[in-house]
Parts: sequence; C-alpha cells; structure tokens
Amino acid sequence: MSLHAVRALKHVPSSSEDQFRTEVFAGLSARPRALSPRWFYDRRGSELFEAITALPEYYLTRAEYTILLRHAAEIARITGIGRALIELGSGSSVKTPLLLNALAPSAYVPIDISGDFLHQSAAALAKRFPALSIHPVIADFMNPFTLPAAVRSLPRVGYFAGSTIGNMTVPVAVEFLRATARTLGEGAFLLIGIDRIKDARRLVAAYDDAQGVTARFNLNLIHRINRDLQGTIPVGAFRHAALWNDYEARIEMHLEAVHDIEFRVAGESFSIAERETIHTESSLKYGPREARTLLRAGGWSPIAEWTDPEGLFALLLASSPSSSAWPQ
Ligand code: AVI
Repeated sequence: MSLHAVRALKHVPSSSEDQFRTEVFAGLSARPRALSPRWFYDRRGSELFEAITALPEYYLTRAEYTILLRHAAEIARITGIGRALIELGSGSSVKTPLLLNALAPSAYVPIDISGDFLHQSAAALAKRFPALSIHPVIADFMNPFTLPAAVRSLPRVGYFAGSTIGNMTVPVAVEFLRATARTLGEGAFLLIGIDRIKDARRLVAAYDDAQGVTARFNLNLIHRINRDLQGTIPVGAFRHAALWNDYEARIEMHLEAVHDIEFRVAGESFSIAERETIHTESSLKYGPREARTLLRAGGWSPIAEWTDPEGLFALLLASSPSSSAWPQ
C-alpha cells in the first residue's frame, strides 16, 4: 500500500463522539449499568488488546495461530487462491501473514473502526508484502459498508478472527453474519474463529491475568470517558472483575466500584454505590454444535472446522448460499 493510500484513510466521523456520549449516558443510567465493548478500542485500548493477545493466560490468539499454521494450506485448497481477502478487524501481525501466504489473495481489505490502529497494521503488512494490493476501510463492520471498487468484481473470502463474534449477543451475531453474507456476496467463504466453552478457571484466568493487562484494558474505558467526555471519574475507585456466567455461556467483564462515587460526565452528574458494577464486556463461548447452528442462523453453511491440539479454540470455514437459498 502506498503512503498516499495510507493518508487517504478517512477520519472517524465526529458524530462518533456524539454517539459515545449518548451511549455512555444511557449505559451509566441503565440498571444494570453497561457499556459496549466497542468503546475499548481507542489507540491505547488497541495497544492493550495487542498486549493481551501475547499473555500466557490468553490462549485464544496462540490457539488460532497454531490452527492457521497447521491448516492454512488445507483452507486454501478448499477456497482456492487469488480471492480478495476481506478481514473484519484490522488484522494481526502474526495471524494475517499466515493467511496471506496461503491464500495468495489478489487484494487485501482490512476493515476496522480504529483508524489509527488500522493505519499502523496496514502499513506494517504493506512492508512485509510489498506486492500486495491493500485497501484499508475505516468502518464499523456492524453497520452496512461498501467494499472498495477495486475488489467489487473479485471472488471473496472473509476472515473474522479472534472470536470477536463472542463479543456480540446471539441476535446481534446472527444479524452480523447475515450482513456479512450480503456484503461478501454469493459464492463467498467466511473463515471465523470461535472460542469454545471450557473449564471456568481457565476462562477466568484468560480475562483476569496475573500481570493486570486485562485490568488496564478494562479501566482504560474510564480514562477514555474522562478524556473524550470531560469526565471526572476517579479511575482508582474502580477495580476490574471477570466472571464466568455458566447459564449464559459467557465471560463477563465488569468495572466494580470499590467505594461510593459521585462524578460528572459531559456536565451530567452520576453516582455509583460501592460494589455496584458497570458491565463492560461479554465474551460468549460456543460448543461445536452451537457454533455451527450460529453460522447457519446467520445464513452461512459450515463446511469444515479445525481446532488446536487442546481443543480450546475452533476455526470454522463456511460458504455463502447460492441466490436460490438466500436467507430471508
Ligand atoms: C476482541 N475479543 C475477542 C476479546 C475477547 O476475548 O473477548 C476482547 C478481550 N477482552 C478481554 N480480553 C480480551
């Protein structure tokens, strides 16, 4: 990708700050209080997430990497080479190169809401793959978006890594999968990483690591509110909490007040009592059958799947239906 293309990246629309304010007001006023995890990913949050992926307790990224290392060639045999690779998320410096090498895409389209991070990772990949045509798109892939003109006539394979689908509720995940099927079009493939249900202690450790990186990631949301919405929230008044909700099959992350707090955000007053929490993220985990059912509900046909040797994480390959079987 040329520097020109990097500079041509659009800025996140200013309305996103209005949306942040609206969602923070609504989330802090709701009972239980909750904020969307998508607000984690400012520049610092994206850096902290990258650090999380290297933690000993956070097995997800390593497991998915191992699967790609072992099976990328097999994936390419099924999809064929030379498709446009559309990555939903800005791409990881370790996993994406494995796919780029195996799939030999005719174009690579990373899509991410964080312009800074997208810019950085696209530039790093451009250095490593100078012949690759890269078309970064700043967009929230939860909303409809248009693929760059350069890839519109190419067959496509989508990649949604890291079990990010786990951060969506089931109805939202189904809606996302259906929207992705429409964007990628007939004859497309989707390669998707989905974390599996497993021992609760292992799951909780992955979201409450000994070095406290996940805690900093969670607490960064308060720094972001203070910075972007003129907040006066005392960061030290919150602690990071991660728990396994077995009934909902999800890890929940919360920010828990360690004492009663009063603060202001963009001129509005809020108070939170000691031990009350703000629910900041759910990370749903799926068994093998539930994962396939989810894909089918989203309009995709699962055709192959692979796991790491410990069976911690799964990578599923699905195909989009022909027009006659198009999901309604
Ligand atoms: C991005 N997503 C898949 C991560 C997860 O595992 O749910 C976000 C994360 N939250 C805490 N650690 C990692």
